[in-house]
Amino acid sequence: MRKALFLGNWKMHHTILETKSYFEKFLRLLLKHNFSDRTVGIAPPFTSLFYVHSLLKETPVKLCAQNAHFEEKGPFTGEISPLMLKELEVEYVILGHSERRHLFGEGDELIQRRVEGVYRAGLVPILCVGETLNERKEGKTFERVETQLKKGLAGLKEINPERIVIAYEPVWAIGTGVNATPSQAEEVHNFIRGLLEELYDEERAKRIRILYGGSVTPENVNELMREPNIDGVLVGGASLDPEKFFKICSIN
Ligand code: G2H
Repeated sequence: MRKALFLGNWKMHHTILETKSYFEKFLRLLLKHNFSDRTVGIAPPFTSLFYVHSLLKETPVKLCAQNAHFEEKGPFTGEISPLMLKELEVEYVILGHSERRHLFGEGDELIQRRVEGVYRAGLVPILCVGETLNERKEGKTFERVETQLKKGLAGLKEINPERIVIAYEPVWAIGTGVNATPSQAEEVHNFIRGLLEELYDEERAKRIRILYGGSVTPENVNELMREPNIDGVLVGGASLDPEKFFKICSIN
């Protein structure tokens, strides 16, 4: 019912030159396989989107973006609009990533507007949620995730479940080499599924994909993906190496 989604989030890595050699290797590996049962995508930095768009044109790999503004255009220095992303056939947009929340001060209200703007422009928002280490230690994981999810989706009363993705990324697992165990992740994913049922209905909640992100590697992806409510992965560090990312995308 839910097609698995494997997304690479390059963050602020790879120049255009590095991107060229990455895709030479990655596409050579990927195009030998028939991956009709899954979706693979990569979110490069904005400066490479135009170039990566041309590389991915005849391939099944989806082009993704790492953020977007909610307006089509206007005086918003440093921002990129959903319309500009659509022109490059970007399909998925990561929003509310913990680095945006914690390093750049993005709050739930701004993230909600971004999610709504991106959805209404016809792109697929990937709303990221996740607790910090302190919140987990204080037993506030569910409370934190519930607030971020409900606020993030507040502008979308009616949704097409295929056109929204949630990513659970515990902050303590991001780039630390310490991933959530499959059961820790599944517990939160199952909780998120329940919240989606409350917000929408059972049928739609069942169709929304919930990704796990935080130190995913070729070594731990299999056991994470075996959990019933983990529908894919958002991969940072390990997606920077074409061979590692291919290994992650090609699990059985
Ligand atoms: C979490 C993840 C990708 P990493 O940010 O979104 O990064 O896999 O490096 O922990």
